[in-house]
Amino acid sequence: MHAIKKLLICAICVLLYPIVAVAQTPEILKVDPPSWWTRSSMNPVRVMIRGRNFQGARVQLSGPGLRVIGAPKINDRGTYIFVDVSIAPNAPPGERSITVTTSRGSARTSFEVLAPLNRAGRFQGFSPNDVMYLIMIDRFADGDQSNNEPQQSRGIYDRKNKFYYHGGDLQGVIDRLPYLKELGVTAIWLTPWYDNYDRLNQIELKEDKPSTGFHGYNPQDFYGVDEHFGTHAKLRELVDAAHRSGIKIIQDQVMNHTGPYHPWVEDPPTPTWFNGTKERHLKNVFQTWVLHDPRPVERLKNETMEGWFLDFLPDLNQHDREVSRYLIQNTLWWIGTTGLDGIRMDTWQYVPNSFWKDWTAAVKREFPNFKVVGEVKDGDVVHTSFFQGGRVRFDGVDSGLDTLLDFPLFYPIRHAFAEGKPVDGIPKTLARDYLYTNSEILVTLLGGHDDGRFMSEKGATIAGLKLANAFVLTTRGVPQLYYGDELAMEGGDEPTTRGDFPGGFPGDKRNAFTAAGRTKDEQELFEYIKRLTTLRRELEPLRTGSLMNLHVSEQQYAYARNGKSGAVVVVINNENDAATIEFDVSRLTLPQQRLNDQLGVSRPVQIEDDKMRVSLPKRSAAIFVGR
Ligand SMILES: [Ca+2]
Ligand SMILES: [Ca+2]
Ligand SMILES: [Ca+2]
Repeated sequence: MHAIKKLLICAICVLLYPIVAVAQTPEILKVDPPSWWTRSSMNPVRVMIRGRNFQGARVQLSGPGLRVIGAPKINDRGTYIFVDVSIAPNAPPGERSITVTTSRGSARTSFEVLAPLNRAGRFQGFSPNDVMYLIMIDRFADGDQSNNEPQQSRGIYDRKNKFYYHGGDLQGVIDRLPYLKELGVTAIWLTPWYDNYDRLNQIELKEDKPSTGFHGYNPQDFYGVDEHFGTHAKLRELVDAAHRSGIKIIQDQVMNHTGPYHPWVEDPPTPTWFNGTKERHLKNVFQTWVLHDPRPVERLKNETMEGWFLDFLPDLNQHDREVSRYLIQNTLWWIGTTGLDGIRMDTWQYVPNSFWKDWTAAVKREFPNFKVVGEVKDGDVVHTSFFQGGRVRFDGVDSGLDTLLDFPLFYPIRHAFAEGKPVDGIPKTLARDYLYTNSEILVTLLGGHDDGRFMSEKGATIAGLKLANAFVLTTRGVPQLYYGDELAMEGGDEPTTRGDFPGGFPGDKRNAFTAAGRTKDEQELFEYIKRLTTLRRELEPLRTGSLMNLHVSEQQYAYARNGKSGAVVVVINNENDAATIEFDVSRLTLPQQRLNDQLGVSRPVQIEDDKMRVSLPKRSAAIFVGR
């Protein structure tokens, strides 16, 4: 008894000793950013140091080429220091140290000076010359089983649980680059790789049970790569390997909110870092229409812009200058340290345009060819087009946003080709293109990770999925495919739409990354999409030609892409019966009078009296060109 008591007292002494003895000594927990490169357009760089006992601290930098500019700003609790660090253009790359000193002691950490990455083949942007492919990292391919149960986050990996991590990672994407190349992909959009919380999410219950951050949208560290996916070095390896294969990398970023377990939630770096606090904040009411209303009800607008997503995702206040600076530098850092090519920005519309203006300007200043696609999930062109940059609206701000995911076109694509409803909903939507500053670069899609898969829509067939692909890969814009849709994968609402790619995981019964592992239907669909991406690559008009409607009826749609090298004519019959249509082509530049269908569905067509007469079997598409 006595021995146990003694042991207990000793244990308490050991536990308390460091707290009692060093409670007042400064301690550094994190430095953001951890590195920066010379000759950056962002110089000085604003460094945020998180830690303890910083009251009255001085900041010193050691090593050549670094200088502190001005006085550091320290918060009242002594847990954050903001300091401007100037980097000389000729500063040699390498580790430096940052020392924080108070009257009670000092703490030291490292900061790395980098050489700027060679620009050749990096920071490329994207265009209609690309075919984009969306991968949910956790669900595509497990290339490294050693990171499935990392020390720091045990118990959240379980392939049988659709809300847990399944093991997919960056190595898995590297391993499957040849597959993507074969399909004709030229750009990969990866769901966020930020470090998400290392534990079960007890705040957001899914089907009454805790979930995880496998999807990546709940960051706990904006500068970290999640330990399930790999490391920063592995990410660089992926970007370089993709570039060698002629494939670009697009990062999915989040600037609207943090994850619920971000350390900032309990200890915000400034009093106005978030819109509200965990205890007291607005809830997002999603009255998004007020965002493009010149006369909005202020309360509805505030609740939509500043309310916490789903009531638990802390909403960042981009009006706070430190927040704005932090987020802008964070974006530049990912691009500048990895060489990636584009960004897909999550929840674009819930972040003020005044911030986006500064953010896009900073991105373009450093990386002029870079492109950004924003997520504004809405089916109304009046609404989505409001957010595209290139002009000033009533709010007096040009956001600078290059392009948007084309959700207004996504819904009619689903209605027509999955549900078999009239195909004329598509040209009716395209007719609103004039509302955009530039519709040619909109990112078109027939599937994504936030919606049920095409094949899980009521009425969906492989024939319909082929038509949807034929349309997306031949209309204006930058086509975006969703992993597994090329195999007609099924999956209803999120997260079942985020199923595991067959063959990507240890123990999978078959490997659909190879022809031998695909069913007859899957192989046929895969080859069909591959044929379409090949045609898009070969035929310049399909990428850059102007879109011209030739014929619209309830279930038939014909259009041309009129390019520098002549015209390509696409005819779609969405009816469950064969159909024959005739239309005028006198406005097109067609070097040949005899056109051949590149998809092998229609007989060759002879143009007579400036007219094309096309007969197509039920639910089929043809691509005519004079070759
Ligand atoms: Ca893994
Ligand atoms: Ca993590
Ligand atoms: Ca917001």
